[in-house]
Amino acid sequence: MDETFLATVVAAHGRSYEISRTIPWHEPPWHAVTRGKRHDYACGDVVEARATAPGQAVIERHQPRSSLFWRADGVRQKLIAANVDQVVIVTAVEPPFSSELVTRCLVAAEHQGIEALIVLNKCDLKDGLDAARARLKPFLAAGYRVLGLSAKRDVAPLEPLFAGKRSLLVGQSGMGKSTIINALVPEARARTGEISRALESGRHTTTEARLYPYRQGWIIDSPGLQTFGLAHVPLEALEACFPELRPALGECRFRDCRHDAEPGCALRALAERGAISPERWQQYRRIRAELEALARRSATGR
Ligand SMILES: Nc1nc2c(ncn2[C@@H]2O[C@H](COP(=O)(O)OP(=O)(O)OP(=O)(O)O)[C@@H](O)[C@H]2O)c(=O)[nH]1
Ligand SMILES: [Mg+2]
Ligand SMILES: [Zn+2]
Repeated sequence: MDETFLATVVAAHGRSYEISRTIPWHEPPWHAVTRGKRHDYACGDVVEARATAPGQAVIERHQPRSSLFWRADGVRQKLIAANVDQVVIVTAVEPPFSSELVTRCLVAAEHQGIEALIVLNKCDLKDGLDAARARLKPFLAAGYRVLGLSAKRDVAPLEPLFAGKRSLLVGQSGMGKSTIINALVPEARARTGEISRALESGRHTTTEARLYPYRQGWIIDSPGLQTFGLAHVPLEALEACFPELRPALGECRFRDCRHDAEPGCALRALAERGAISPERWQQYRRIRAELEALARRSATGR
């Protein structure tokens, strides 16, 4: 067989993939491998593939991407999804979520020009609901949409937000991403897990990214995140990934301002006036320090 065709990556398991010629699919997805050591494809990628046997293919290359959502820690990079219009960051009343991880996902989305939406799931758990809401306030203040719901009871508020879009669900383990998928796409049957079990085993219930067709678009479910390195975001692009800081971009007295203790720092002035919440400012400072350390390491050859 020597037929090449275009297909969308619908599942990514390490170096092997499932690809489909149409979304939604009218035939089972094909199993695909890559050439050599290449595995820089992500769920949502449109790829050129060559059939090797019935239902089996080799991926040759991917088409240009409209966006790429990924993380990198300076050593390794992990592609999560390509061609995404909207990243939906799923948090929950329980287990506790990391606000910094939410910020890191937002930075990765902003850097790629991907729209973002924050979901607070498990709003049926009344104990802890107010505290969780309070922890999301800084994101509302920054202009992000925050939607509270209970995936176990009703996901109707999400339906219009997903229709016709290419969306990615991300977040920590146990927040309910796969539960949302199952509620929206009844035939999905994504595995969901008891929190205690997932935490005890230190493993996540969802182990690979998978794409589900949904109303003229699609939704990708992804494995729970624990860390989110932003080594791929250039230091000078970081401030612009915080909407609250944008009014002060380029306004610092010194052009090489590190926004630390420099006189005339416009970003710090914003923080002092409360235009960015103390939490988000601290997160910005930590991410910036991390990117500075990476830059120093690569300048000195480690
Ligand atoms: N009370 C309550 N529990 C929920 C709700 N949504 C999900 N859960 C529970 O939360 C647990 C984790 O849900 P999953 O959907 O597996 O979480 P996940 O985000 O996909 O986790 P990973 O795949 O490990 O990243 C399961 O026991 C779900 O039944 C909800 O709205 N309310
Ligand atoms: Mg899951
Ligand atoms: Zn400054």
